[in-house]
Formats: sequence, structure tokens, C-alpha cells
Amino acid sequence: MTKITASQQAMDLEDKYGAHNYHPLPVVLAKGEGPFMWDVEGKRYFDFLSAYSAVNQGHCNPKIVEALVEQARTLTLTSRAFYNDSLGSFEKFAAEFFGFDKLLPMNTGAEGVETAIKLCRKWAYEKKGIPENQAKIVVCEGNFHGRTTTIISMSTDPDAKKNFGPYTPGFIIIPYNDVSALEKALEDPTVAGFMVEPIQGEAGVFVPDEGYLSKCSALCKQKNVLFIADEVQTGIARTGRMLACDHENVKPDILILGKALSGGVYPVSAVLANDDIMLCFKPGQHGSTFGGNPIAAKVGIAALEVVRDEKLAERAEYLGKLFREECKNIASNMVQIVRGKGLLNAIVIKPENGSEAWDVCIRMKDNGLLAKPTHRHIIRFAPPLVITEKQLREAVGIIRKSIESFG
Ligand code: IF1
Repeated sequence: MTKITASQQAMDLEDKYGAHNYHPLPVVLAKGEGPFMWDVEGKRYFDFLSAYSAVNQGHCNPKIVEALVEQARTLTLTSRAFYNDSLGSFEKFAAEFFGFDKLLPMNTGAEGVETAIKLCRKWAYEKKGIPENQAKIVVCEGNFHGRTTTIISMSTDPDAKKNFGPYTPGFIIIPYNDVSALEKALEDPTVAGFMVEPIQGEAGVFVPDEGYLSKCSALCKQKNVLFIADEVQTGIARTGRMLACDHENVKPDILILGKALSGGVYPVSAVLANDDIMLCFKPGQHGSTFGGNPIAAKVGIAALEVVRDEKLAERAEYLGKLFREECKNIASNMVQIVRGKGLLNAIVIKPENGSEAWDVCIRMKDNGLLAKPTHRHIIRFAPPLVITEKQLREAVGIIRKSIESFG
């Protein structure tokens, strides 16, 4: 009789008792530190997913964990029915950090996006004067903004969308990276906002042409339409700047952050805007039981301090260039292109003898590096930004060896 491993046991348990809404790589993780994770058998891996860019500051970052633990021992949740002594400091710190008048705290990225949609619509009716219930938000093909019913209503991915209808109306979908498509869409006077990912993550780390964001932002300004940046994945140093919009000196009217706003230790998201927009929300019109709780507030401050103090944006910029350079040396027909910005990169894989991105990820896992395919033929590479140059070179060695082993 073969002995069932601890990994197999954990996977069987999830398979039997968990909903089957994911198809994970067969690895069961038990511990993380910096750029590494360990499975239940004690094998060490480079983490090249970073929980979809939530763990930019490294796994179990001691400063963030310390902030979490200390606050957890003191006060965890008050709800917003009362004030707490941490939230105001977080709002001030993050608002000044990103250069906005105000911040509205939520928990998950999807809630941040929902908040931005509601805020944009309210502004449209109360400030722009769009007739009631007619406001539209322009979004892009291939977008990923989360999983709620309203958000999937603007998705173009059948897996995300099909059989979850009826859908929320009020969205106009245009091609990504197409300035003239936006120009045309903005001719409709009922358009209130344009929501965009500065780099499309789920679409396969699709980097738009230089100037795309700044041209879109200028068009929006011209038409009195809110430019809404979903930086849930691209924000907080991932792409080599504090925000991906910073590459083009674009200041969004509404900024959505999540994921790395907590360094991955706790769900913390936020929407930032200036007073003329944010003050459209009046008491009782939006909220969340957990949003803005004292733990989230302390964690949020610590997470941003780490990014600033450890110069993670500069590291991502430097190491990203190195990564893309090194990946060009991979001698395999499977590598079609390497693209990305900072430490948000992807390799587009050409199938070889029936092997595709998934098989490459399994091989990399066996060789000690974890990454996830997106769309069958693309592998995303996004390590924690605290990875050292030496570690990055070692990791690229694993990627290279794994891909080259397919011939
Ligand atoms: C999953 C992708 C990444 C996001 C942007 C909002 C959200 C996300 C730009 C919602 C979330 C996730 C969630 C994750 C897979 C993932 C993802 F592959 F689908 F595209 F990161 F690349 N805006 N992204 O990327 O944030 O509510 O999840 O906190 O398993 O669905 P959330």
C-alpha cells in the first residue's frame, strides 16, 4: 500500500469539501518568508505569483505582521457606527502618500471597484447632471475587475460571465489600447467614467502602447468624464513606479487599490479621490462592516511604509529589466515573447510537442518555482519585490532549465 502524502491529503480534503471554483497547481503550501514558500513536505519554492501581486512586500513581512499582531491584541473591529483611533491616521497617511484629498476603505479589490462605480455614478447625477439612471461607464475588452455580479457584467471572458445573468446595465465595452475607440465612445454625453487597468493582468500582462494612458486621461478631462484607474494589481510598486499610472504622469480622478495595500496579510482595499468627487457619498449611502477596521488601518500604514522605506518601486524597475534581459537567453522555441513592466511580466509560450503553459508550470514547480498560467499559453511572473538580484538570477535559472527541458 502506498502511503498518502500530507500534500495529497490536503488536496483530497479540498476536493471533497470545497467548491470546485479553482484549479490550483498541485502544491500545498504551509509557510512563507520573503520571496519563498514551503510546501507541507518542507520543499522550498520561489514564489513567482505573489498571490496575484498582493505579497509585494514579501511573505510574512515582519513589520506588517507586527502591526497586525499588535493591533489584533488591542482592538480588532468597531464597525463604522463608532470612530476608532486608527482609521483617521491611515486615511491621512494613504491620502497624502498618493496625493488625494480623501480615502474610502474597503476590504477586497472587487469591493473597491464596486465603490468606484457607485461613486462615479453618483458624481454623474449630482455634479455632471446626467439624467437619472442613464450614466454609463466605459470599460475595456479583456478587463478583469473582480467577481461580483455587477463587475462580471462588464467582463468579456465567458468563464467569468456566462450563466450568471441577468447582468447590470450601464457599461460600454471598447477595445483596450485603442485611443480612438475611447474618443468615439466619449461622444455619448451620458458617459460618466472610463475605468481601466494600466496593464491588463488577466488578459495576459498586456502592456498598452506608451502614451495610451495619458491620451485617455486627456480625453476624459476634455469631456468631463472621470478617469478611473484600477490599480488593484498594478499599484504599490509592482510595475516599477508607486502606481503604474505614474509611468505616464497620469493622475486618475478615482484610484482603486487592493492586494499589496496590506502586503497580503489581511484584506485591505481603498478608493481614493478628491473632495469634489468623494463628498458625493453622504452618511448611509455606502459602507462595509469590516472596511476601515483598526487592524486594516494599521496594516495599511505598515504596508506602505515598507514599500517606501525599502524602495520597492526602484527595485521592481531595476530587477524587472534584469528579468526580461535574462529571459531573452532562454534557448527554446517555446518562448514567443517576454513582456511586462517592473516585476509584472509574462512569457508567451508556443506549444511544443503538445506541451503548453500548464506543463511548463508543473515542471517549474518540480524545479522549485511557482507561477501560474493564464489563458493556456501565457505564464505570469511576478515575484515579491523584496527578492534580491542573486535570488532573481537563481530563479531565472530554474525558469530557463524548465523551459529548455521541453526541447
Ligand atoms: C481570483 C486575474 C490577477 C484585479 C484587478 C480587481 C480585482 C483583481 C485589476 C479584484 C483581482 C485576481 C483575483 C484572482 C485572480 C486575479 C487575477 F488573474 F484574474 F487577473 F490578479 F491577475 N481589479 N485579481 O486583478 O480583487 O476582489 O479578488 O480582491 O482568483 O479571482 P479581489
